[in-house]
Amino acid sequence: MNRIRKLFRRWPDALTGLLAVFSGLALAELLAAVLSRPSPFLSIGSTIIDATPTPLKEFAVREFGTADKPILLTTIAAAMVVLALVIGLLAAARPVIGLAGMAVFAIAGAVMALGRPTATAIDALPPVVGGLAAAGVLLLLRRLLHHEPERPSIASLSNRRRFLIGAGAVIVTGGAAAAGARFISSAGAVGEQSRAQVRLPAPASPAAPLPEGSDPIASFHTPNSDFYRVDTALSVPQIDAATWRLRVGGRVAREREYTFAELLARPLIERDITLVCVSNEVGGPYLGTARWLGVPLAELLAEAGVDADADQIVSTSVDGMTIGTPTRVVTDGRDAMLAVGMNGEPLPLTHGFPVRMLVPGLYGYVSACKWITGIELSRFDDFDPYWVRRDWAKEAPIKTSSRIDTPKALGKVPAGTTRVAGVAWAPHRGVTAVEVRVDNGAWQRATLASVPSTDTWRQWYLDWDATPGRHDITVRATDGGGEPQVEQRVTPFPDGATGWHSIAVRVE
Ligand SMILES: Nc1nc2c(c(=O)[nH]1)N[C@H]1C(S)=C(S)[C@@H](COP(=O)(O)O)O[C@H]1N2
Ligand SMILES: [Mo]
Repeated sequence: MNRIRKLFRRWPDALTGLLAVFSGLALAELLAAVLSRPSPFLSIGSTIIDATPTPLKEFAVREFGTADKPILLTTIAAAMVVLALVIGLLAAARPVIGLAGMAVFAIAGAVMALGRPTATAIDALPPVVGGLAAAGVLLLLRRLLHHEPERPSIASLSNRRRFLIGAGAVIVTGGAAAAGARFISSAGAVGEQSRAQVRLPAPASPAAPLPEGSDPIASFHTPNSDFYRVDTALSVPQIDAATWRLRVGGRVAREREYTFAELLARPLIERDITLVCVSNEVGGPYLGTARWLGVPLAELLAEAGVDADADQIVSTSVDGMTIGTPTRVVTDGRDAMLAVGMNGEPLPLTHGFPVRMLVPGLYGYVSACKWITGIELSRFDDFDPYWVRRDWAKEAPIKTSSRIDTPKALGKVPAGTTRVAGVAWAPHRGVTAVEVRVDNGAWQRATLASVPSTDTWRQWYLDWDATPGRHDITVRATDGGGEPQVEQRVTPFPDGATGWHSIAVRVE
């Protein structure tokens, strides 16, 4: 008890460590913003994301969904606070430990910043300058706190007073630096400004109007604001479409480069396509359908002249993502595209502005590169892209799946006729049947909604005469090749989940 009380009485020492780290980090952020380089703090987060073992990443996506990023950043901040407080305490006995601590922060920050796929040498500068500032602040505050005046005089301020004034000054200066960093980096947020100026042309090949009866249970298209988002980017890449370039190279006859205006000037296609994330669990939310506008990818590949042995298309993004797609799939006649529009608007920043790739029928991690800047024709034997290096499958067509959206799992249902409904998907193969089973009864055919093509999800419903009691409802789909949805439950890793979606309800 006594020891804890003693420890608490040493809060000013702990505070020296915290304020040193805070002011050093704020200065590093400010410098990075001035240099238009990535935030050193976010680089720590990105390093952790890239280094996180796949099972843990799976867990985070499953448990936290899109809150996984704020949770990660909060955890990093909390860990830094604890470390800083401990360093402050240790520095009271041995100031050299304090300096060593700040050096470790600076070096770790520089190493992580330099380790980012888009790093340049200058990225080491903000953490190093921040570390020096942190060491300086630590020494200064320690001096104020423990300075023994040579001639004590009644006019001099007590050490405690002087320390508090110094600490206040550090907080104000550091806060101003942090605010400045925020201001500069948001003023540099060219993406939104650039997006506001884009005028999308009309498609040369428009999507047909949705067929009658395609949306009996819910809106067919997912609004952009509701569309799931999955990526490793801690800050959304800010791209000016006016200076953006797409390079096509690697195993091609002619390297090509395209501007955004050049892409928009080409004949564009508009298609309804369902995009699915491989991390989607049975019954999960990570899929959506949009009306996409884009340039047929096969045409660009034909212009470059793809070598016969280039079996993998590696797309790269401004944030260093790499995604590998089979050349064979992109050139088999399906509507693989470089998308510039989503549901009648330029791509939202979070969904890849200004340009992203889309290949109907493939999970996003092997097809849907956002913020794309390069297409490199390669070979599966020669290059493993980002997720493959983390042991996800090299090729991953979307597995046939179906989901019950109503009634809600564990919900209460009034006795009588109840509509059981949801979506089923097997993009590019299409869904040809959906069956529903209540408890261990017979499988009953659900009514299928109409669809514009095989590339989208398909709504379905079945009117069920609900009798009082607890019931399990299960759904399964069949794809266009007559293949039934796989019953066996497997996890999303390494190439997509299987298993029938089943919910329990109480009928009253
Ligand atoms: N640059 C980049 N593109 C990316 C990713 C990413 O992390 N970075 N994630 C991919 C994954 S795993 C999926 S499922 C889709 C998700 O696209 P959305 O966020 O627009 O729904 O984007 C793909 N494209
Ligand atoms: Mo994904």
